[in-house]
Amino acid sequence: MSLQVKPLDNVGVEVSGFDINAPISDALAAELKAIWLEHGIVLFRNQDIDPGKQIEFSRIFGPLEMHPLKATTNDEYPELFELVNEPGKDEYATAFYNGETLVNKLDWHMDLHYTGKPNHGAVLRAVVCASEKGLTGFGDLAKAWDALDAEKQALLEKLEIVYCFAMQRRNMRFVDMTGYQPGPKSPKNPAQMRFPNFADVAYPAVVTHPITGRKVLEIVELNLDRVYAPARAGLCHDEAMDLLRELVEHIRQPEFHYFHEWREGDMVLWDNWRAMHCTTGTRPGVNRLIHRTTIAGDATLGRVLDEG
Ligand SMILES: O=C(O)CCC(=O)C(=O)O
Ligand SMILES: [Fe+2]
Repeated sequence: MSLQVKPLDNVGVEVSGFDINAPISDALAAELKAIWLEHGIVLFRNQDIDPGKQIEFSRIFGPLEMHPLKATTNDEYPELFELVNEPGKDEYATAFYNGETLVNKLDWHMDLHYTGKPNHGAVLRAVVCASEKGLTGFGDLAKAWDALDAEKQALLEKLEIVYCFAMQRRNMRFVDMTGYQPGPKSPKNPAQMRFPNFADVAYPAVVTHPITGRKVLEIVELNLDRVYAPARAGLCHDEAMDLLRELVEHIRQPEFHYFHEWREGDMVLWDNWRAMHCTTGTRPGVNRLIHRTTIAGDATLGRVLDEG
């Protein structure tokens, strides 16, 4: 059996030509893993998958981990997270964007980035698709790095970038605040959602991928705060802030993005050490259910700053 690998729009690939329910040989598993590491974002369609199968398939890419923040796991399958739009919970994730009320909209991020030890990857499978919107965007930060000129790359090699975990989007410096209003129940602090008080984390502006060795531009919108000690690289604060604004514009360019419009049964696997992702959210009352498995990360990529 030979796999077909077809490019998606701009970044990532769709892989077909195998049956997830047939035994997966070591050779096929190795091929799938190599595709994941080579492309960073992988879509599978038209496979007949249930939670047990998703968990087994996800293990090809590494041991699984439990997400420390997501409360909704499945009793029968503890490795499975249910990302669900649900009355009673949605109010906490509801906000206003240019006059539109949206649930679960999330800016570009990498998962567990605020811990310094992001998970290596994750798999999302659409169980119930939103009737409109509900897209997941993926962005390739290795390609975003490659597209920078040599001078910018040389400067970034000298810098560290600080991320500050915040619940309130309006306390993040680099997300697009145009027309934004928090919802009446937007959490005001981590404790309110029973999250820990995460200390700030500094990442090299360019991270070398622990397995592939590819360089990854470590810039995402969510929680992005500042350049660490910019004077060390000869920058003043104003120059450092301008640089971050420029880099955020850079990663927002559609040439680095693939937005997935879900069909039932679709499964997307990404490399969280390389790809960022975001969600468009849905209108209130829209049903959506995604099953998620998380591939553990054994590499520390960021350093936790003084916890005080
Ligand atoms: O709901 C989605 O589309 C993805 C949510 C997300 O950011 C995640 O699972 O890490
Ligand atoms: Fe995420």
